[in-house]
Amino acid sequence: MSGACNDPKTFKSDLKPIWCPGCGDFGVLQAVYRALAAIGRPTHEIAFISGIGCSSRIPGYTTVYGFNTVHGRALPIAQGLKTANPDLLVLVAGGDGDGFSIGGGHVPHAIRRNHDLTYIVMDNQIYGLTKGQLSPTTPKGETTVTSPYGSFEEPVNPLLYCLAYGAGYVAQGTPADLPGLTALIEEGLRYPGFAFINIQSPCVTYGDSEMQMKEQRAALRPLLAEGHDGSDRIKGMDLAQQYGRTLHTGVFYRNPTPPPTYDQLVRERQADQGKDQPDRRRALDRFAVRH
Ligand SMILES: Cc1ncc(C[n+]2csc(CCOP(=O)(O)OP(=O)(O)O)c2C)c(N)n1
Ligand code: SF4
Ligand SMILES: [Mg+2]
Repeated sequence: MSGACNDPKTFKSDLKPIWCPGCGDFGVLQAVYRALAAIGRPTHEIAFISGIGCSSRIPGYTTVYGFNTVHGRALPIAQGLKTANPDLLVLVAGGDGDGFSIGGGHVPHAIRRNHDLTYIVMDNQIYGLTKGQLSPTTPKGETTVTSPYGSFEEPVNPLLYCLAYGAGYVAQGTPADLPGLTALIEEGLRYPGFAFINIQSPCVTYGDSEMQMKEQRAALRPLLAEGHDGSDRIKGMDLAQQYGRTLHTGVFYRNPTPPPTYDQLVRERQADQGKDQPDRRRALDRFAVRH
């Protein structure tokens, strides 16, 4: 590794992104570089885990440890990694399909365990990589290659989903507001516990024309400007109900008194048990073959 840890360029790999020109994920990548630089930890202390999808290519474009895993399985792998090495800063990424259809069953468990992970979902309301099928966040009535007559299905609300399961930090951003998105990712990384950031990242090839960068810029409704400070979970849930109708950005909820994380509890239990345990080498002696 070379370069200062507070320089965004330090986190940029030599791999050139193969996203379509104009894809929102380029902006998300810039926000990740800047947020990691603001945190200032060296690359070997950071791991970036993703699932499968256009968005899930993101770790490869950074210089931190990366694993582009299996569709819908970023969170289980990230939890295993964090448990094995709690000192790592672990960032998790994926798409709306990755996180809320095939991987949707993992989200509540990662939240209730309260691993100290930051999960960013590039929500473009479509399956981008596989060429434009309906995703769990596609709005009702939307025409896609798998809903030629308009979708009949109610979309999943990722914000309410994570708030309902008790995530301690829930926010929404967009690359249409890069400084705002950078601040949210940085804050998520600093939050001691499970942090979720839904990112309205436009798919320029298959996405809805109303959710492109220019349209988003015109529709932005920052939560702070609405007087929402993020400490009230119920008010956050109330605002989150407008997902898909109003483009709120900012923090819906930040637990003012974060409970202990899974990793902290594991360390406490290990320290507690270690007190009365025989020396590990002597414990292994019990299994040694004696002649
Ligand atoms: C087990 C499995 N099922 C299906 C696929 C095919 N597949 C790859 S990516 C993807 C959806 C991608 O959509 P999303 O997660 O929203 O990411 P995006 O490409 O939009 O960023 C699908 C269905 C796969 N790779 N593995
Ligand atoms: S298909 Fe959509 S999500 Fe995938 S790279 Fe192209 S613009 Fe981005
Ligand atoms: Mg998608």
